[in-house]
Amino acid sequence: MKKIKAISVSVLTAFAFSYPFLSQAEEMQGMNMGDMHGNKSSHVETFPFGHPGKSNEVTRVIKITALDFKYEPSSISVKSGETIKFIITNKGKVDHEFVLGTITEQKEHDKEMLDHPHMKMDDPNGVSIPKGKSESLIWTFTKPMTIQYACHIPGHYAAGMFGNMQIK
Ligand SMILES: [Cu+2]
Repeated sequence: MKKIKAISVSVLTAFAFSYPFLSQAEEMQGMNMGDMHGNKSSHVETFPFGHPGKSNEVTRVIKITALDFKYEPSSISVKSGETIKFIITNKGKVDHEFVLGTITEQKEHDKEMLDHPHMKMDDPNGVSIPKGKSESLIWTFTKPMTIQYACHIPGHYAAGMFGNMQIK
């Protein structure tokens, strides 16, 4: 009897010790998830130059080829008010991205990616294009200015993988 009691106490103790760690780990995981979701839902999907567009509002399709390490064409001109469907085909030997942003944003984004090379891109203003695949991005442009489309896989932007986009 005495022995059984001793065992059950030690089991309880072990449980009591392990439980807080478990719950803390879970809490931390939950926090990260919450952060990520919070970021996404509170993500202002409006950018200085526009916002994601709807497929039924597309006014023009622009086809772009992603190569190692450049885009063709290397510059594009669009008009404020247009909703463009970009279809990007990756004909390179490695994966690429197509991210829209002001020149300042692109430089900041690139620095972030260099600091966190495994960060997955889930921004509304860009798409990842695995090698050999095509992806599309629909965007409504709202303000005349010059922006860039760029790839932020570490090293690609520095290698010159960006193009200038003039919004007229
Ligand atoms: Cu790239």
